[in-house]
Amino acid sequence: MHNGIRAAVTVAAIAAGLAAAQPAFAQGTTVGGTGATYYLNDSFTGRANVVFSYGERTDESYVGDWDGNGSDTLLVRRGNTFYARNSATSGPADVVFAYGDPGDTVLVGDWDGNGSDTLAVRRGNSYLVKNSVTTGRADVVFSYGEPTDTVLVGDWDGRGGDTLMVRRSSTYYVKNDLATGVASSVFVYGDPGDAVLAGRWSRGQAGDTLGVRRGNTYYLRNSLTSGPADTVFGYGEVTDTAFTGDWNGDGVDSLGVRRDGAPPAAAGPVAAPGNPGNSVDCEDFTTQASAQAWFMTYYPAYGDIAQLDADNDMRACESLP
Ligand SMILES: [Ca+2]
Ligand SMILES: [Ca+2]
Ligand SMILES: [Ca+2]
Ligand SMILES: [Ca+2]
Repeated sequence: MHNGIRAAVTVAAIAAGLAAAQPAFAQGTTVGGTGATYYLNDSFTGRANVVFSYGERTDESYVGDWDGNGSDTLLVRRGNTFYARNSATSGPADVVFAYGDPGDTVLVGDWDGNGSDTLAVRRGNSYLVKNSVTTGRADVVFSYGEPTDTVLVGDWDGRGGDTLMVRRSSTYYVKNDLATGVASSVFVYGDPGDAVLAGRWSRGQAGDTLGVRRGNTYYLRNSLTSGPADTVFGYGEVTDTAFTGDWNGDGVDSLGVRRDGAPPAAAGPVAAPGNPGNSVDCEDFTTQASAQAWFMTYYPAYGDIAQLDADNDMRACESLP
């Protein structure tokens, strides 16, 4: 699908079972899901242009710009210890620190607007904000909404500095500062069961806005108002965990998915295999799984080198059993 296609986000009905499998994974909250392989896409197309493994498949992971260089990368959490890596590649953590307690809910944002993302811990409706990726005490503490609220993080007013938005069903309560108090604005978007993502989807918009996910179709809206989607596209599988970030540092957020299974076991740098060229066809495999394994061995370094994935959905030789 292409940018500029407009579709009403309120029309598509989604099956209850499907919705249940897709919790809201927005920028600022945990990525969710399992799997150590991440497929990033810098544009709004169906094709990943960066694929790598980081951490373990069961790690809780987060997205942020830890070093403030403009591009987002991953961080994994084990208990209350956090392992941040500053490039979207496989390898060891660049920064390791502790914050909060092992059971805390963690949010990521650029709370002080200095260009780098750090953590906040949520306890009920209290937020303990830390402005550096270091071990130590909170810099700012405030309360917002109710303990049961779903929260999203973003720069909603486009003036720099991330703040919170509370979601109740399909109503969103925007707050533009990190202080206890009432919402700055309220709007209705999508359906109550929608999985919601946050990001700055276009250069023309000042701050972060929302998008909804239904199955593996994404409906992005470029303003914090009710209305139809500005961009609609398909990406990955319905079983993937989706998240957002600015992978290439161009100021525009796009999609990534986390998937279980796939390529080599995580941890440590993975040496690229030699280039096999266009040396196999789907007839060379007896099962989709074996074709997929071959595909994923070479995809990170060489793309779909043997043209096994004709429809660019990251699944090779889908006609095989
Ligand atoms: Ca960065
Ligand atoms: Ca910051
Ligand atoms: Ca702001
Ligand atoms: Ca980008």
